[in-house]
Amino acid sequence: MNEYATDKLRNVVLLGHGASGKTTFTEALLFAAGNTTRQGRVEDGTTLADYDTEEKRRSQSLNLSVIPVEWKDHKINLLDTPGFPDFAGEMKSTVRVADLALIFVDAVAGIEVGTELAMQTVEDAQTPRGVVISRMDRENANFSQVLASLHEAFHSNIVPLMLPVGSQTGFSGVIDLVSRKYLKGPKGDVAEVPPDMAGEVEQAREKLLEAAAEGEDDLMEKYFDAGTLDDQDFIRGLRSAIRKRSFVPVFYVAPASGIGASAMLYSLVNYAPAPSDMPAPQGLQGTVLFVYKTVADPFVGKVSYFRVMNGSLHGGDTRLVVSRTNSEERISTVYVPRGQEQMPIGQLNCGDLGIVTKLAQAQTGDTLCDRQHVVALPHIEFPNPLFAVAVHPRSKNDTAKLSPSLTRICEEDPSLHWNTEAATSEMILRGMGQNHIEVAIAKLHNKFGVDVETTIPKVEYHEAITKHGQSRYRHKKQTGGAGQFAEIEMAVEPTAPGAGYEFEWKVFGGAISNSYQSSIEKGIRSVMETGVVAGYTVSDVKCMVLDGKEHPVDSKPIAFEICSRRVFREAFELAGPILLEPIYRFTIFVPEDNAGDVMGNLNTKRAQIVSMEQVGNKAVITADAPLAEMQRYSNDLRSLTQGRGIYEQKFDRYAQVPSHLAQAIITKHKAERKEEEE
Ligand SMILES: Nc1nc2c(ncn2[C@@H]2O[C@H](COP(=O)(O)OP(=O)(O)OP(=O)(O)O)[C@@H](O)[C@H]2O)c(=O)[nH]1
Ligand SMILES: [Mg+2]
Repeated sequence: MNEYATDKLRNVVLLGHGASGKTTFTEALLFAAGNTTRQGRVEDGTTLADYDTEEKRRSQSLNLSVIPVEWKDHKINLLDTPGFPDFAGEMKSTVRVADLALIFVDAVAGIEVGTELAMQTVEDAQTPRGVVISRMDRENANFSQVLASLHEAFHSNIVPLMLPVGSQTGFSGVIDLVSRKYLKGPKGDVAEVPPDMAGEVEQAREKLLEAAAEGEDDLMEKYFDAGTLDDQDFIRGLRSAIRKRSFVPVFYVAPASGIGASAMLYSLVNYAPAPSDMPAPQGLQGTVLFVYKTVADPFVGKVSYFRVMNGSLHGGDTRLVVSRTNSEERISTVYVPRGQEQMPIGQLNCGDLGIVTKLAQAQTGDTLCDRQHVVALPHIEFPNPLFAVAVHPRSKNDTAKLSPSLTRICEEDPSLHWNTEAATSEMILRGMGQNHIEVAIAKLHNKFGVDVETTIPKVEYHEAITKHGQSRYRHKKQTGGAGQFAEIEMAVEPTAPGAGYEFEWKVFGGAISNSYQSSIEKGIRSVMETGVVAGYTVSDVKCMVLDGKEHPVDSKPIAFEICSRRVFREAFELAGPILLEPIYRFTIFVPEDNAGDVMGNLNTKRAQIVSMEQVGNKAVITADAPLAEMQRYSNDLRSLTQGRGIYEQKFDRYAQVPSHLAQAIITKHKAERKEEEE
């Protein structure tokens, strides 16, 4: 792999709905550029980009792949992202290092959920963008219909840079509107423009000239004076206009057959912004790297993917500082990635993409820079994962490796989180959806040899009481040697919600010595932890020790602790015990048309609608609902809105479980306890 100057680089991220042909497109460009001798196929598992075991098995991308394409002294770094919405994290981070986003739209399906998600991401990041109408050779492909829907979806000017020749199985090439060249067939041989298309070409070219003239002020004047632009100005104008996002260029390809691929090489080199065209972030000096991806490789260790944001990076013994931790990293060998391959390189120039291995501190989103010029670029905002499972190791061996392996897969994918839930002692893994979790579990197996089972996480119920309860108990043991004696009268009462635990010593006349107070409290606390009626933590209870008895010889701390446990249980059972459950506040964003269905579904989940507002063409529904009913809500919302709905959740409060449901939970707990005892 050669070294490239900044103006010879193009960083292009491929985004769009699943199966729109992005990965196949990388193969088509590699082949068209002569970088490979055979075009790989996703179905055969022979693409450079989908190299992962699980990607091959599912014939879909799951991770970002960097595919550099070398063509005519230029290097086009294609960044191939997965289209499935669960993997949107990859898309968000990759957009940060691209200077052009190509949004792939299937010529048959048109705009889909993944297309909308990609558009939103590109809008948020304000990345220059274009649309690729893909899989043009399919039966029922209808590019003019797709074009019309694009006009509606983007609130911007949509202007094709090329014209397709033929359609569906007759799709045979594209006409480059700037050069008026017809690039025919998979090889892109230059051919005569079909005579019947000449008028259409001039018309489309005129529209494109206008778009180019808007790129720069002096071009606008030239265009008005002369009524046209020469090719050099035309290209310069298009490039500026794309960079400024003043219009959305449209391209046509059939990645599988390679038709349109060579025209794309021309277009990307000529019109895509180079890193040197883009405004540099303020205040960068010396070498600055931005880490946009981390891979945990079981053999090589940590692999960090970065873009050179300023200066250049040499191999050898470069020292850079991670600005977040202020710690130094040593960089010995610099590599260029191509799918799974890592190719060593002497120097990477500003704007280029590379990888280094075995960094100690650097994580995704970190900035590395010279010690003299410490700077931190904005961190990447990842989507918040809400789909949770409890993971259970299958064997002893799995138990030992589980927590470090989970840490590594979460480091690799910041839209995955894991933690051990203190209250339930379960290890919880959170992701964007069912598929995301399944892929993560497969990764644990494939990469780290760890096997787990998953279950729906336990809900952390609490036990509480509703009224005054009182009991008296005598603990007495006389077996052989020293006996045990303690007697306590205790009352319990509910406290205000959230108050937790209160204790009051109301013993008069020294019926029990003050010194036993701590043992009695210890007894209460141990029962509060393990629960009385259903095995859940007790909360919001006030305990009062009213009276009791002690024996000069047999009374001792342990006797009072045991007695306290028993009397607390009895008083609690007499105080109208109930279960409390966590209620979360959900904020749900859905297309207006789905609002009715979404609210109807919430009603089946014991939810209370707090409010419903209209924001743009979205409905924002706020509702309070028990977590127990909402653990698989991402599945529900996805099917109710065809994947267009998103939501956030936040713990709000504990509230009483309706008694018939509470009874079922208590019965289940008793049965489980009985099973354990047997
Ligand atoms: N008919 C037709 N099929 C194509 C074309 N290009 C790709 N395909 C097929 O479409 C399917 C999806 O292609 P991919 O390249 O994996 O699509 P992708 O956009 O990378 O999909 P994700 O990785 O899931 O986001 C594969 O079966 C391809 O063989 C094309 O030009 N025409
Ligand atoms: Mg793909």
